[in-house]
Amino acid sequence: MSENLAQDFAVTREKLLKVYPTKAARKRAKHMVLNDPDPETMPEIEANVRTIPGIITQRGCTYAGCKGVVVGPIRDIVNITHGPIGCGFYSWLTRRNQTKPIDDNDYNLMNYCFSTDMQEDDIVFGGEKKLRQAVREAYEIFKPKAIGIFSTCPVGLIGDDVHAVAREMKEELGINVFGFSCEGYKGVSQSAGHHIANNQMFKHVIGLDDTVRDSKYKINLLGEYNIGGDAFEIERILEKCGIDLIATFSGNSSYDYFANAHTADLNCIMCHRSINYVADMMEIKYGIPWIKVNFIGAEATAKSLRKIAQYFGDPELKERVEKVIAEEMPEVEKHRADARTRCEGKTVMLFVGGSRAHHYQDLFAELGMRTIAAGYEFAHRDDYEGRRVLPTIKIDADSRNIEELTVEPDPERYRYRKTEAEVAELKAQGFEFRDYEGMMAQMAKGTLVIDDISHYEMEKLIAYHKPDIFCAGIKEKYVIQKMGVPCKQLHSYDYSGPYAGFKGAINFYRDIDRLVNSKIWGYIQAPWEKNPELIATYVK
Ligand code: CFM
Repeated sequence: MSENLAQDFAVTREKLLKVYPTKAARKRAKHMVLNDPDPETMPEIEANVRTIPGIITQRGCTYAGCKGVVVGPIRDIVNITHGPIGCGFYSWLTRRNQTKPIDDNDYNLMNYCFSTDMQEDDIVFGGEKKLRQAVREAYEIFKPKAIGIFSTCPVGLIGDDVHAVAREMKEELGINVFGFSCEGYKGVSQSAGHHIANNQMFKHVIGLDDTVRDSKYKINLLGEYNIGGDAFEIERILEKCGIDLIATFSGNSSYDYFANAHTADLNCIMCHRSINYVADMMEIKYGIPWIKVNFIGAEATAKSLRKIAQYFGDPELKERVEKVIAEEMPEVEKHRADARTRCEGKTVMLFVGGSRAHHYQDLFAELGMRTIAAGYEFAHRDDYEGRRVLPTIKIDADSRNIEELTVEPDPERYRYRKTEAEVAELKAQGFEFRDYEGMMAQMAKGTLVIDDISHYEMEKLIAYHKPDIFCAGIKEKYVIQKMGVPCKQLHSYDYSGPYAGFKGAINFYRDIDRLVNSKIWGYIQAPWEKNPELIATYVK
């Protein structure tokens, strides 16, 4: 990173803060840091606190994180949104998580929208009766294995007990019914909803089916949601390597996979932010270790596969993984080298979610593109600075609002998958369990990191620094493009993807090459604004 850019960013930071009232500026200042990747001198960033009212944020609500993100992609659970129909709209499939039922007995309910459609009367007199009715009706029509009930804001305000209704209905219908207290206001962002979803899936589903599959290398993939078909590509690669995927949380998944997930021998975490809770709980209860992986980027994919092979320690698996990498890489290299000639040196800004603003930096680096500014919408300090800061994170009232489960080792089913000697041996090889370094360790010194960026800050950042590409979501996309900068949606991938794994990397190189090298951005300004051919003045 050039010294100049670091200085420019220091000036930008001051300018961004200057427009805010004193108190707001003081708060926002803590969310904007000039990066230093050295863990000794890395600055502390404020994250996972309330957005200042009045500021336009990119964040979503707790219900979105629970229903939309974590539980929504499980294809055969009926997910009932208990609330007014406005929230019901978002219970429909608005995220690009894809799924593929395995046969005719398997079914996909994801494209249905289930809502209790609460009316004023229900708000005044209570909505539990209507909810019971909705659960019965959904059961009658779809005969699902399980029904989830998701609370929206008004449900919490009027005090409907969704858990009591779930218990009653479970008894009455003889299927698994569980509730989520994921009222939109429950936390400061969707992040709280992830935690609530993790807790309930852990309590009500994981561990229900003890059937152990007859295979050697059993893993779960946590925090991969099959946006644009990412999970399909990862499944293809894992299968080619002979690694048995018991469950993905929750892309291309079914209820049964979750029920059986505790029989895996390793949990691999893709999106640390949304799912690290359940990995910790499964380690305590069942003795399954977890590691951080990343299948975004061809190099990262190869590295993650090698890490999985190293964990199992079987030379046969290591060999097979190397063979797969050797088979897949030439095609990737060919496309990368070609796109790189046109992309090298270009600059990127990424402001996305709670993990992608980090993961996609690898893919851009493969094209020789430099990430100059990045940030998450709702991640926590550990996603920025690494898990080493966990003990120093202040627990505020908002985080205390979310239940922390007390987990004990299962008296019968706990079995630590590695002996102490094996763990020590792996650690001696530099293998890291339960670790995540965070985004900032990977970003260059002097780059700008902004947490929960506001719409205003984003516009100014683009105006001052004109990156060659800006990655965000649909809310931002057209504002950015009207400024003459291409925007790649990294939530939905626009209509493209997959971007994970080897084939995904090739798709990404192609799409980014087209975007940043399109001539269209030069036409955003009308020709007469650039070169006025006729200049007229008024005659007085
Ligand atoms: Fe994890 Fe996600 Fe993300 Fe996320 Fe999301 Fe998403 Fe995201 Mo949108 S679980 S934190 S809450 S990787 S929906 S698939 S793209 S903001 S960066």
